[in-house]
Parts: sequence; structure tokens; C-alpha cells
Amino acid sequence: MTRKALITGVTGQDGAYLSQLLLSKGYEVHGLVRRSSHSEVNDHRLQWLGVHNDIQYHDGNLIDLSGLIRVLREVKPDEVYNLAAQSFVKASWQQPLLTSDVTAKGVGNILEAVRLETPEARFYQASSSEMYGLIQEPMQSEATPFYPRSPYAVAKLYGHWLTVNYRESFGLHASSGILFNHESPLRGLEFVTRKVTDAAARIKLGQAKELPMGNLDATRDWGHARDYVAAMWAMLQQDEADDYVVATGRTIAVRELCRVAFAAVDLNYEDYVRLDERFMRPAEVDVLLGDSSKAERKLGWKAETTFEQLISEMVEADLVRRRRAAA
Ligand code: NDP
Ligand code: GDR
Repeated sequence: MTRKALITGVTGQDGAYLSQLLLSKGYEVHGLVRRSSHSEVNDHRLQWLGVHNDIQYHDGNLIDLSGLIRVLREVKPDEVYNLAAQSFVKASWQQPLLTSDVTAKGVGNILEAVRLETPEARFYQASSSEMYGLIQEPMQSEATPFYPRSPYAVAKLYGHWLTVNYRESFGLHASSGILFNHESPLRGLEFVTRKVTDAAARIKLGQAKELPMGNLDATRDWGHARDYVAAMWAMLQQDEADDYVVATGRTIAVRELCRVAFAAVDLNYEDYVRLDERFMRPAEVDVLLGDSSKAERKLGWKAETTFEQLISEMVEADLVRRRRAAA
């Protein structure tokens, strides 16, 4: 029997890589998409991976429970991956209530829809290392206490605990992946890695002169999205649902990210990067560093791509895109 998966957030970075992975494993892939004023699905990432025609799309929104129930009734998935979110931390201070409607309450809606319509389906929740925030421990594992530092992180914490609670209350096979930052050429341009790799490409091609940046001293544990979606899938193949940290175990400063990206096009970042208050945050998460030994032990998962390989792939892709756009 062909297995069916429903992915919310299918048009996002992770949704695209997860679709590619599940299709390669023979799944029938269904994606929830938000309706907008134009009729086309925002499928540019799925096009980039060449999988846009292999997905069955369903109109729906995480804030609309009745629509989610309808989609689950139609699709009857074996696995549900809840990746949809207002996912940009900085925007969550400008739109805290929208962020909680989608990123917190939206998890309640999809969990309720699963419980009512397809309680046998296995469920994945996209939790985040941002939940650790102002952490006290040098490395963060599943046992580390949370201290969220943004409306986004507070919303994610609600979704995380609700997932745990539905597992414990209703016996749902509901797992939560506490994923550290993961990037790719399909990352949105507002996130720092892609902002920097795209700027390095544009400056190299003479299309920009400088790069305004926020806090260069923050450090993150950056992996490749392609590796991380494999961990999501592996969680849902376990007999027991559980929570897992997914990370590389190496933390790197934003300043070093700039150095590596600009060096990839033979430039010195110090000649182009300038500080701009607009990109600073009201409360910062200074350091994140994940301990994913549980995922390694139980799922057999380990990050494959190094930071240097990741940034080099992103810079290459941005050079191609910017050259094409200028032609
Ligand atoms: P993206 O921002 O690339 O994708 C977000 C997706 O959510 C898009 O498909 C977007 O659709 C969809 N979406 C937003 N609001 C709604 C809504 N109200 N109803 C339905 N769909 C909606 O995120 P990523 O792929 O990077 O991340 C996937 C998930 O993992 C997110 O939940 C994120 O918070 C979480 N996460 C991400 C990490 C990372 O480093 N990437 C780390 C840890 C957690 P549209 O195309 O219409 O905008
Ligand atoms: P983050 O990712 O907030 O960790 O959330 P982001 O790339 O936005 O920021 C990472 C760090 O870089 C610093 N920074 C800047 N960030 C942006 N976006 N733009 C800048 O100009 C800039 N200058 C410095 C930030 O202050 C921060 O410290 C991502 C998202 O994918 C979340 O959805 C996910 O949950 C977490 O990763 C894990």
C-alpha cells in the first residue's frame, strides 16, 4: 500500500526538501497551501527541486480548524508533518498575535483535526531551538529547560508542549523535533545565512555595494535542511513517539558566516558589512549549540553536511540566480 503524507508548510524550505525525500521513498505527498489573491501555488522552491508536479495541493490555513478537518477527511494521511508557521523570529515582535495564532494555536488546530479525523496518523511537530533562548547550559539537549526570548519562541513552546500533551492525553503518535537552525539555497532571503550568501553574490557581480547587518556576535548551530528532513521522517518511523534534538554540535558566529561567504567569492567581508540598528532584536538569543546524541543513538541520524559545504552551496546557487536575473 502506498503511504500518504500530508505536509503543512509544503511551500517553505523544509516542506520542499521533505516532499522530495518522501517522494523518493514512494509516498503520495499532499500539501496544505494558503489561498492568495492569485490562483498559482507559491511553488518556486518545489520547482527548484523539480517536484512541484508530483504533489497534490489542498487549500487550507492553520488558523482554520474546519478546513483542516475537511483536508484530513479527504486525504486520510498515514503521516502528518506540521511545518507551517510564521517562522521569522524578528517579525514576531511586529506581529506577536498573528504569530501566536499560527505558530501556537495553529498547532492546536492541526492536533485537534488529527485527533478527530485520523487518530491513527503519526504526527510531527516542527519545534525549535529558539525555545531554549536564554539558556544556562553550554549544550542544549532534550533535558535542557526552556526560556523563550521572542513571541515566536513563546508560540513554539506552546506548540511543543501541546504535542507532548496530546501524546500523553490521547495516545497520539505525536513527536516533536527540536531542530536547530538549518539552511539551504531554498532559505528565505530574510534569514541571516541567505541574506549574507545572496549579498556576497550580488556584490561579486557588481549588483550591490554593501551589506547592512545586525548582531554579528550571535552564534548558531547551522546545518543543512536536506539532512534535517531525514530526521523528521525517521522520528515517525519509530514504534514510540518521542522528542528529539536535531543539530550539528558546532556553533559559529554570524561574523564568521560573513567571512566564509565572502571568502567564497574572493572578497573580504570587512570591506562591505556595516552595522545597522534596524536588524538588531529587542531580545537576543546569544548562543545555541545542540546535543543530538539521542537522535544519533535512537534514529541513527547524524548531520552530513559541514557548515563550509552548506555556505559554499548557497553562494553558488545565489551566483547562478543573480546572473540569470541580470541576463
Ligand atoms: P518557512 O518560513 O520557509 O516556511 C513556512 C511555511 O508555512 C510556508 O509554506 C508558509 O506558506 C506556511 N504558512 C505560514 N503561515 C501559514 C498558515 N497560516 N497556514 C498555512 N501555512 C502557513 O519555514 P521553514 O521551512 O524554514 O521551517 C519549517 C518549520 O520548522 C517552521 O514551523 C519553522 O518555525 C520550524 N523551524 C525551522 C527551523 C529552521 O532553521 N529552518 C529550525 C526550527 C524550527 P507560504 O508559502 O504561503 O508563505
Ligand atoms: P533565527 O534565524 O532567529 O535563529 O531563527 P535568523 O537567521 O533570522 O537569525 C540568526 C541570528 O543572526 C542574527 N543576525 C541577523 N539575522 C537576520 N535575519 N538578519 C540580519 O541582518 C542579522 N544580523 C544578525 C540574529 O540576530 C540571530 O541571532 C531561525 C528561524 O528559522 C526559526 O524559524 C527557527 O526556529 C530558528 O532558526 C531555529
